[in-house]
Amino acid sequence: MKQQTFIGLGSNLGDSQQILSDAVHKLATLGEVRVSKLYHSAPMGPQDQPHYHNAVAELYTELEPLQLLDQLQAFEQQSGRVRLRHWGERTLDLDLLLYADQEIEHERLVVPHVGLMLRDFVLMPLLDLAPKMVLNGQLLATLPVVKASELEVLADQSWVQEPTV
Ligand code: PH2
Ligand code: MG
Ligand code: MG
Repeated sequence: MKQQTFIGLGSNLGDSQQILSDAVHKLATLGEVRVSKLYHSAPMGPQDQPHYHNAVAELYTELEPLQLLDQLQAFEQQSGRVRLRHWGERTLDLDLLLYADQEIEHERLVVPHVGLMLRDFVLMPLLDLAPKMVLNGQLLATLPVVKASELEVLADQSWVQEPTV
């Protein structure tokens, strides 16, 4: 059965919009995809790194959670992923945020993603796709971090470019 999943996309090295576009095309090989707007966000973690491009994709897929994780990690590697330090700059980051309504605590995978409720660069694009989403009894749209967000919108949902490969 197809499951509704949400995947966080981030990049702050290379041509980030193209890298995220290519990632969306790869996700589309796994099932039906919808994308959020494209955002520009100040780095969380080390401050001496470039701003990030961030977005969220909704994916309906038959893959099981760990199979999906394997695919996401393969896509990260195919993008020539460079990851220099913890919370530091990277070519492509694909985080499995939500998998249906499952709660998963596995050595390789925690769902919902630990940072989900805390980070505006995850919440704002997620709310583009699911404005009424409730997690832990909390309407995400009313979280203080959402209200206070000053994320820059770079483009509406039409930001996905033709694939380079
Ligand atoms: N990802 C990180 C570390 N810091 N900062 C922003 N703004 N956006 C990210 O996606 C991000 C980050 C490591 O995954
Ligand atoms: Mg991340
Ligand atoms: Mg990650």
